[in-house]
Amino acid sequence: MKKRRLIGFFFITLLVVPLITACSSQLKPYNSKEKLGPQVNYTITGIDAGAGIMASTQTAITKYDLSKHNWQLQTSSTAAMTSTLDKAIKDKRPIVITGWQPHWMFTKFPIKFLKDPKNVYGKAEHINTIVRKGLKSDKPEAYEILDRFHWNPKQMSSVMLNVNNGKDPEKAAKQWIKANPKMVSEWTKGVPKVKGGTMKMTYVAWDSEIASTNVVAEVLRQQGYKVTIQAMEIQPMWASVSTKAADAQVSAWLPKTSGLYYKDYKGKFVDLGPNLEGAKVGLAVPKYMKNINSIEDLNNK
Ligand code: PBE
Repeated sequence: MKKRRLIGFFFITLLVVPLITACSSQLKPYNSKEKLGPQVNYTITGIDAGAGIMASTQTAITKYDLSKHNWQLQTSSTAAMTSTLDKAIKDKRPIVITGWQPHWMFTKFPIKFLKDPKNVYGKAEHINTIVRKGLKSDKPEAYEILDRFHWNPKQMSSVMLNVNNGKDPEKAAKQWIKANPKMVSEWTKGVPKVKGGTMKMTYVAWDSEIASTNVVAEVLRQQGYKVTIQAMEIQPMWASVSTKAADAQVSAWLPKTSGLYYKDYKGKFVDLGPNLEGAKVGLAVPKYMKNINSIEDLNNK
């Protein structure tokens, strides 16, 4: 009996010890003298599978020959990615993430974009407002406001940050509108109030789109509309406006990030142009990874 136990212990130790060392090897601070790949298990920490940034990152993996060097993209969610990033930064550990702006990750954490010499992600992006066909004649007031709606990354970030700090998105939107009457009047000045009209907006529950959709919905409510907003996956969102099941969405990251959907549904929606300029998408790492500055460094350093 005793002997058996001892043997059992022996095997358990055999199993557990390498497990502990395997885990702890990934818990070490970043070491610029060692190759990066093994330090992060050749993993890029990503977000939800449907996001355009995930498709672009797959393209980057091909174009930069990253898969040949074992690199892979891990699917998770924005919340899981930013929490993993938070923990890594606290311990100064290496990490490579899918990053974009506007987003509070760039205000909250010391991170930097990696250079993209092959231009996979594009230099800059804009976010467009997309409405259904026929909206202009059916609901000219809503159309006019949606057409005028525009703001800048700083303004979007301030709403996002409040929501990230725990504020209810609708309340955060109302608060922003109250604090920015000048901006809001640029969108609504001279537009007649309506009585009893309804509006349906769809969006993907990314922080940026939670912010913009809630602000626009609230402005339309103050105009007199009964507005519903519904969160869904990216493909059904594009389908909803294209089939007229929804009236509008303000979530089209272009030209690259949502480019595939834009092409797929082209001709079935009305593009009202950018509501925000100066957005950016790419791969990012903590600033303390000083020698990693380009996507090409993932293979070479
Ligand atoms: N994002 C934020 C989205 C759009 C909004 C960059 C994560 C994406 O499709 O990748």
